[in-house]
Amino acid sequence: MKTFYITTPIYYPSAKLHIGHAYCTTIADAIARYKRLDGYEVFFLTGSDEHGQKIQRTAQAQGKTPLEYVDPIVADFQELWRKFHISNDDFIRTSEPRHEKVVQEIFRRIQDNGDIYKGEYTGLYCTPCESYWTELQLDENGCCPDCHRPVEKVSEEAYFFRLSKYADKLLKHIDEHPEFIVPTSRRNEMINFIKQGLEDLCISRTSFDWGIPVPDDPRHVIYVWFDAVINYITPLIHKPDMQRFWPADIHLVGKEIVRFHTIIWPAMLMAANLSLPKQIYGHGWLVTDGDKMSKSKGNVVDPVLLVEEFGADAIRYFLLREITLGLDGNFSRDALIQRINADLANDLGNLLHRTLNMLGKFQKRILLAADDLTDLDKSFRAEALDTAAQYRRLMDNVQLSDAVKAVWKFVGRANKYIDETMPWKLAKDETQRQALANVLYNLTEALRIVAILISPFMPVTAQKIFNQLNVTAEFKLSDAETFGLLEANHEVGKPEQLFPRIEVEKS
Ligand code: ME8
Repeated sequence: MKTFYITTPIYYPSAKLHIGHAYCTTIADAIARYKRLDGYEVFFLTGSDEHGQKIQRTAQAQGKTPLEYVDPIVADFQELWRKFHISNDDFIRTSEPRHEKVVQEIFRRIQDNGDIYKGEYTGLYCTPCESYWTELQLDENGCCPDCHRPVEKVSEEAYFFRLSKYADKLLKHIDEHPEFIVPTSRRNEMINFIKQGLEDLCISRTSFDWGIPVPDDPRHVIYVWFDAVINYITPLIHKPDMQRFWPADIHLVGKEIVRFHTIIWPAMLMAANLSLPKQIYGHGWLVTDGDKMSKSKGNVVDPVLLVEEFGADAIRYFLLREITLGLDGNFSRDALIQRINADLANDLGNLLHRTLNMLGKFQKRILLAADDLTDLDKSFRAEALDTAAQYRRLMDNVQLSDAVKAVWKFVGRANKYIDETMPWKLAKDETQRQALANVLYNLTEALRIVAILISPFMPVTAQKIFNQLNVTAEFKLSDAETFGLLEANHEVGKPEQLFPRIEVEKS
């Protein structure tokens, strides 16, 4: 069986998740669901990144142990993913013993291969970002170039990973595998970064203890990023699943952490004699008025409230349609409501409602065999199949937004087909019975195909459409690539509203 492995980053349980995190997980979920639809056996992993000084400090400030502090936050993550219908196959917590074991094993392996050594580290450390920086990298105020908060000078005995040794090997790999880092802008950025030379990486700390102990030297805990990236193999290693799913097909990550995933992680894998992931996809940020959403800026959108108000499918639709993967995209409530009203309530909702309504009125909800098609009927059928083919091409190329748009173009076409064929007129003319049956059959088939194609984006809506069409089959991509699977005499259900229109108060 074809296999496919996709991951999201594991999120810090340091702040409430916002819609930006849900964006990343929704993309990964849509890809995972698409691959399952196409017959792949999929492994889809997400989780939480729980170690580090920042978590320890926050917990202490609240009079809690780190675990007491993170447990309810991680439970909230899991609840949020459930509400978003995220279909992850496993959820990794870096505080779990299964992960600790693997991290220590990889540490030992790299150490045995001679690429971890003990030395003295003096550096400028940004605690909120868990990152060390060099003088040169600091911003104009001498602060962290990412979050612009002050850095601390830290000096300690530490273990180092011989990252410098892997610069040329990494460049060669990137050169030989153009698909390794996507999009190209990120690829070029990483090539330039490596060409400036890589320094060995400090991978242990003694200044706090909330982390995974270095094997045989437990005064040190392993640097949180070294620990975190290993999550991608924790559930697989030493199991037959390792052969089946590793190397990962896609690590989907935000653009600011591409460096950790395309330089440090691959170098660690090389040092541990493991193969490299096939692709790292750096997606853009969800912004509000051009600014990245973050708690400190106070511009976060709470995904839980949003799901309660609009439902997961509408938000998933908006995120997948509005934002081109790889670029930043704007989130706005007004734009979301506009999409719900225009695309979901109007275009898709009406197509389903009109079709089932006419079937009820004119044919007692029974499909009749199509025969003697007009050119218009034939071209409509051809467009359905063209849409499915185009969708497959786009989805295979991870062009999710274009794939959504292709399906909606066809939904628009189907609504126009109703206006062109005017079934209500055909119904008044006894000699047009067959023509009417053809139009209603084609529309029902079109809806069956649309439901399959949207199932990775809007799983609940797709199922609702199948239920109303009274189709009990499993969702399969190949079924969307065949026109005419519904049999004559099939009885459809009654129309029910898919999406209510949202009334907007005029100010
Ligand atoms: O970086 N729009 O965790 P994290 C889009 N623990 N994506 C956003 C976003 C926004 N406004 N805000 C955050 C970490 N993200 C590490 C990862 S992986 C081994 C360790 C994305 O919780 C961000 O780009 O800070 C990143 O990919 C992800 O959320 C996790 O962020």
